[in-house]
Amino acid sequence: MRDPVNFSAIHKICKLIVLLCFLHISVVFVFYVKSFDIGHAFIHKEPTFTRRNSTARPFPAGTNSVSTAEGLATTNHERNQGISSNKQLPVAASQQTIELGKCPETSPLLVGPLQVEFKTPVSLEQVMKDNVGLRPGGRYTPKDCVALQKVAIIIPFRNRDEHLKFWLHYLHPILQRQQLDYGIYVINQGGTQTFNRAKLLNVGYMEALKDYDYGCFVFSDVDIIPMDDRNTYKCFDQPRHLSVSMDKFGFKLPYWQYFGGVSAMSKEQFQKINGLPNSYWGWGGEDDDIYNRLSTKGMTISRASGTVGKCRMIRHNRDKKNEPNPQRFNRLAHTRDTMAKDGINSLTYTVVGKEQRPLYTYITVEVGEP
Ligand SMILES: [Mn+2]
Repeated sequence: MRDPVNFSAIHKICKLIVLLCFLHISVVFVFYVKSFDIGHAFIHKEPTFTRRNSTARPFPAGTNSVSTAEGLATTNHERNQGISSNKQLPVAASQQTIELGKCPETSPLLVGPLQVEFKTPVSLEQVMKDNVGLRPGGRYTPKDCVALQKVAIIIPFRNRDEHLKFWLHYLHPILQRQQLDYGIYVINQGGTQTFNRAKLLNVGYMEALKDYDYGCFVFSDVDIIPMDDRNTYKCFDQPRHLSVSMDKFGFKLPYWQYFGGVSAMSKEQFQKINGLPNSYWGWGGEDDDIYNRLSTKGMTISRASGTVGKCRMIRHNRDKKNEPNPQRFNRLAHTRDTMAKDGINSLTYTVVGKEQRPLYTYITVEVGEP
């Protein structure tokens, strides 16, 4: 006899539970949709900060190996910005005359992998036409923002005009896309004595500092071209090795401690190791000596990934007066003892000529003989 009463009570409770469940699902759904909208708004606003070059940096500071996706996202986004961006333009223009913002940590101009070949000849006239924004001496400063680093690129040189043309043709546009405040220094060893790469690099460091307050020095062989502009020619917390995976070595590092080809050091890092050795005449060993100096001072090598760090070397025969140095193994065993007195503090040289050519500063120097 009690059964019908009980059933209707259970029925009511069930109805209530179903109602509560529905309410819960509705609330959860509303919040889900809301959070989705906020997420999108965030993604859309982010590149606008980059574009305006405000001092706020939307991207975390770090290596450039992750940069292309971000860079491309920015440029794609700029195209989609349309009306709102146009509205802001006069404001940005008036701000620029007063004070430029800092360039973003990752340049939005980067394009990623590049085609590099040495079959088509290059003329300096064409390179000049392609790079009208340069100042004499191969100097460049970004127009839209204040570069994060002032970089001197030092190239040790002798009788490699053909290679230099390719280098200038490929590197100038890359360095501009990397938004660097840079200058190119070609250090030509005068005379016919044995070549001394590291000493020429020391000379480049000294001479570049006479021109400008550079804080970063890239030491590059004349015949190495990067194949990806995300491999930024700038300085990092640790000395940077830039020619990470060269075609010559099957796009691999020849050994982990390898610091030859193209490398970068800040002024502080360079001073900490007393610059580079002056005593390596002929081919080989000086790059390993530099590595020994760095590791003696507790530093490690920083590098981009194997993909971003790909580069090509122009094939060539061994130069005269740059034969393998037979002393190199013996010297390398004593870097720790010699580095304090062989370096920037013991450097002597004579500048024979210094010319500000349109695409680079050309310094001819006497560095003596072994
Ligand atoms: Mn070479």
